[in-house]
Amino acid sequence: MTEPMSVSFPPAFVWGAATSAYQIEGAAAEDGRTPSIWDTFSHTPGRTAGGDHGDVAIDHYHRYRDDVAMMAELGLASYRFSVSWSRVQPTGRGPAVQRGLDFYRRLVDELLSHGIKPALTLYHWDLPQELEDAGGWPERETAYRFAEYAALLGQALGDRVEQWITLNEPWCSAFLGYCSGVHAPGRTDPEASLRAAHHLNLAHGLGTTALRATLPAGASVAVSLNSQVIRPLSQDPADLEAAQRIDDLANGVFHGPILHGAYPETLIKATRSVTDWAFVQQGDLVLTHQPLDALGLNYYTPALVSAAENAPSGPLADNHGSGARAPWPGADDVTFHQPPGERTSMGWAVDPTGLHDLVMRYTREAPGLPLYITENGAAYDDEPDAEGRVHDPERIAYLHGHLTALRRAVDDGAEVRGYYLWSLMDNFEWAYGYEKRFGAVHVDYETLARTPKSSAHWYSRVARTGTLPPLP
Ligand code: GBH
Repeated sequence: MTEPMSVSFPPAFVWGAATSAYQIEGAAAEDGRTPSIWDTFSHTPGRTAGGDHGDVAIDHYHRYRDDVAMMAELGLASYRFSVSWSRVQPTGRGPAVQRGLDFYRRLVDELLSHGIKPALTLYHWDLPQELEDAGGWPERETAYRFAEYAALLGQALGDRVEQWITLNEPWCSAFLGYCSGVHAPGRTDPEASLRAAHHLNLAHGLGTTALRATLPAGASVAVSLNSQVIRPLSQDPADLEAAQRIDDLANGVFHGPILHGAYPETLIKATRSVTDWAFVQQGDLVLTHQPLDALGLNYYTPALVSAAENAPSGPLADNHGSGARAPWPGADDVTFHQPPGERTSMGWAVDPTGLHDLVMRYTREAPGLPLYITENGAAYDDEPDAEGRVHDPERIAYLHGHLTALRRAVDDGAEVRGYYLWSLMDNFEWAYGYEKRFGAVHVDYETLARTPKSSAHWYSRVARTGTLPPLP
């Protein structure tokens, strides 16, 4: 019993890494690209740490060949990236810009030539500014624009990309973007954020239908939710009720319409003071409820909540969007506590059991639907040593713990097909700018040189063998 058991995954399990367009590409004004809401937001004083923005980011737009070669060296089977909408359709309407599309064609061809499967996310938060100027996600029209954009990408890349993801973390787009305002476009309007959530659900549904009309048989369409693991501080009824309200606003508001074709009754009731939900039109919940080929889950940390009256003491969490207002329409009274355990440099608690619980929950919500972990990872303050090597034992421990928990979920009957580490490389961490490093590969922000950290070497062994090497 003293030998640690080796943890192995099924041979077909897909090992990948993830990034997103605005966080890595740079080339913000090249080849016809126009600003997205993140260009505008990050160039607005006071919105991002140090005024950081993605004008150059890590220059992936010009270095994609080297980056793909590095992925191949690491032995990755798949790479999840996103498309910058305003690079391929600058006004968010009308015909595509060929130069923009060509970048993604070259990237995909480079991946395929190295035997790496592309997993393409259509929308990772970077709405064309023109569409925000026309009202953004609170406006219904934006969902139809998204469907048109999805069709355009399906036509352009459907012959070479098999795995499609409509939206990344619509929770962040709706509630960090339009309620707490810590993400672009930085609005603080609870009613607008619920409208945005609905139109994102509609965009997912319409986009899925539009994609399917263009994709060959065998293509897979999914959505990536940052379904949040919400834990009540105690079994006191008031705490359970608080947890239910947050769970509805974090999870049910998306998986209800997408997986079940309905918003949770408890959500509609608890948000009555904010909205009457009149923006949900007849037939919408059929449109949002499209058959999916897979579900993507992003997991970082759990949340621990209580009713306000049960929160006299104990450390409060700073991970619920530290904005002017809480990102929880109709539930700003709920208190967030710091969960126990170590923290990453985001201040987020490390809790692998949350990943197990999340996967088991969606195994129950959507029996038989293949699951992918489309993001999981941690930020630490990694810097090169005197020899230029970057040691990040905390990240290796984080990954080891989470992959062990994931394997346990597979044993418990979850249909998990793959795992994407967030992130392949250090990059623009949204409102935190370049301060927070999530990469398995270090990026020197002076030279933009890439250096695989020890976690990249460790993960490379996982990807090649399907077995977790022991902790160093
Ligand atoms: C992901 O967002 C993004 O997809 C990615 O672009 C980003 O770089 C990466 O993670 C790292 O941040 O329940 O209120 O306490 C994750 C954003 C982080 C939002 C955890 C919800 C917990 C909120 N999520 N957070 S709360």
